[in-house]
Order: sequence, then C-alpha cells, then structure tokens
Amino acid sequence: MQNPKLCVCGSHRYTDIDQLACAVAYAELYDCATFLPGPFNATIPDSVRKWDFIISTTPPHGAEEFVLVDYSYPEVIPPEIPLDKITKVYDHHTEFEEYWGPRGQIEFIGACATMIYELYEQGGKIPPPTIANLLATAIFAQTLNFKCSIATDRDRRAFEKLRKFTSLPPDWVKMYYTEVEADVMADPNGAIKNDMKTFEAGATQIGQLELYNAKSVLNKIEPFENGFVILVDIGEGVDYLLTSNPRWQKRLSNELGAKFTGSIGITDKLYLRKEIIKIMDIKR
Ligand SMILES: [Mn+2]
Repeated sequence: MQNPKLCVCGSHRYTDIDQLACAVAYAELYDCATFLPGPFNATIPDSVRKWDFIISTTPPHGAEEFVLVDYSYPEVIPPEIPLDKITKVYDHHTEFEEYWGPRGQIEFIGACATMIYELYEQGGKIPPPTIANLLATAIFAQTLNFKCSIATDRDRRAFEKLRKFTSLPPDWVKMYYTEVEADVMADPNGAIKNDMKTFEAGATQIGQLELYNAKSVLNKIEPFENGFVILVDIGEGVDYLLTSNPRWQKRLSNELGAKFTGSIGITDKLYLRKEIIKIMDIKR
C-alpha cells in the first residue's frame, strides 16, 4: 500500500452497494486503506460479496487523513475517526453542505459512484474489471436502472463509459435484481431494518426497499408508527408508503400527493427516500 496514512471510510450504520463501490474504487485509485465497519445490507447480494475485492472492517493503524464516501451525516461517522482529520467528503445526500464547507463535494446526483468514477477519468486511469463491475452496479442500483428522477446525464454517461471495462454477464442487471429480491422476500422486515435512517433528532424512522414487484411483499411489512416505510415499485413506477400514524398519513397525502387506504399509501410516481426528505423538508 502506497498511502497507508490515507483511509477511505464508510458509515458505521450499514454499507450499501454504492458505499462499497465508492470505497473499493477510491482505495484502488489512491492505493490507500479502507475502513467499512457497517454491515452489508440487502443491496449487496452474495454473488457480489464473492467478487475479488478486499476491505477492512477495523480502523487502520497510523492513518492520518480520512475520506468519507456516500455519506456526510456527521452522526454516522465511526467514532474511531477524528473529525478534524477528515479531509474530503463525497456524497449525494444533501443537507450537510454547509457543515463540511470546502471539504465537501456534495452533489444531488443518482450515485456517489458516478463521482468516484469521474476521479478515475480526471486521473487518466482505467478501473480494473472488479472495480468497474462494482461502480457500474452501484450506478444502476442507485438510480433504479435510471428510472428515478434524480438520475442525471452524468450517471448515464459514467455507466456507459464503465460498461466497456466491466466483466459482467450481459443480463447482469436482471440477475442482480432477481438475487436481491429473493433475499428481501426471505426477510423483508429485516431488510428494511438494515436500510433504516432516522430523522428529526431520532423521532422519525424512514425505511426503504427497492423492488421490481413491491406489491408481493406489501402484506408482510409491519407499518411504522414513528415514521414510514417506502416500498419503491420499480416495475409500476410508484411508491407504496406504509405508516400506521395518522399524522404521517396526512403529511404524505398533503405534501407528496399519496393516496391512503388504511395504513398503505400510493404515490403517482416513483420517489427515493433522498428525494422525499428534500421535497418534504425532513431534516436529520
Ligand atoms: Mn449512495
């Protein structure tokens, strides 16, 4: 390792496909250490876990400079990382731009992996196949195969460029979703728990699952009382929103146009959690 003093870090809550791809790609580009303490969630199926990459779940010895990828919320920074030694933050979840100031590169795009791929381009480097596989998978997974409205031309462009460096089977997108959905179906409430974020100083929990056919799990999900679950239905291009709390049912109806029957609401288009919190101005 050429740069043992530099370390790219994930959050301590969980690791998803975007964060994994960003960290592994960044570490390969700058030949530095990784620290990904958060457990892998359902967006990283077994076949991806078997790819040829190495990460560390324990903090590196002697690291003096830390880079965060795919998150900027200070609360989920692993406690082992000294805040004043964080030199750069790459993220596509907005809200903490001011907190990080010039250290932050926070842009509202489909995937943080797009930003990390652009670092390869800026350095005139070509990602090795496993890195390209991870980055390309993160980009289509985070943009729901480019169906969500926060997918930008930058995401599409990065995906197209990456494609020729990958070593993926031609029907990989379908294979990926088939595998992820099978895992989620086996334990949907567990999968939601592993992709949960808290807002409004811990008072509100918002879970999210992205599926091709969300209807099939609807009756297996326990609606939240202190918040809501977003079941993104990629096939239908809508969200199912589950909450047993009348206050949240009202807010989601008024501010997002969701139509509720009992504890299940349906939107007229597809929204991701990071869009909903922006539209409804739900703060951490
Ligand atoms: Mn992300």
